[in-house]
Amino acid sequence: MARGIFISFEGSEGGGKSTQIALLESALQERGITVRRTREPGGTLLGERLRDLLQHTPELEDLCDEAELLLFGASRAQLVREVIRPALESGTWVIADRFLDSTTVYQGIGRGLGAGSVDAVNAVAVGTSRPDVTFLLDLDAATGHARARAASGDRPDRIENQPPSFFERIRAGYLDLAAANPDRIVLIDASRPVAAVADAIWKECERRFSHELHG
Ligand code: Z5A
Repeated sequence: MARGIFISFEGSEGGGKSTQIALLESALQERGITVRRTREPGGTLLGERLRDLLQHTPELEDLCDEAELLLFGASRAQLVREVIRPALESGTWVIADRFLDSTTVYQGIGRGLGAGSVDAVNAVAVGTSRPDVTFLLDLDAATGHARARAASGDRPDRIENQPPSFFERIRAGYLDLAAANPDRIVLIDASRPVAAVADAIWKECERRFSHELHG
């Protein structure tokens, strides 16, 4: 049995990851491909509990940056072993709503923890399980913030509550990461209409995975 393909989606809040993942999942299923979606933090019992702690526990306002890094790492370590690796090994394609690049950018650059400690946690969490391709949905921070607020009824969680400068660092961090990983990370202009973004993503999938898609 051929191993499944591992696709991750990254970007700042409101970039359209959930929207595009749903469209890609449908397009793949129409071609008879079995798809498993994941989200981070989350996707396992441990991950969903950690998601609640990390995003929706107002009492944890003083959570230190180092603890935050380790909690995201713990969620990912469990998800990789419980869900992602078994799915890929059984031939299922995995579409991840955020993966290790989120930690590289949000904790490494946004929180300022630096590449050393973040790379070490990521290495423990994912081992050799890396995405075959990563779609970076790039959008200016203000538009992304407005879209995310409109979608969530204007109730920001603990991380969304950061100042605009935080999200500007996030966008710049992602763009630097894409420039450093041009083979894996595909930069997508997410300011375009939903259908145009979906079309760009699908064309890239066809280009990279024509053998897996068409036999
Ligand atoms: N985090 C971290 O710090 N470290 C880590 O290691 C990990 C995560 C894994 C998880 O957020 C938070 O955890 C995140 C990073 C941090 N915090 N922030 N900020 P989440 O999972 O709760 O949410 P998110 O990942 O930030 O996504 P989101 O805000 O829910 O947005 P999205 O999935 O990218 O977009 P969407 O839901 O598809 O679309 C948002 C709205 O825009 C919606 O109303 C759509 O209809 C609309 N939309 C979508 N596309 C378009 C286009 N093309 N045009 C116009 N409108 C559009």
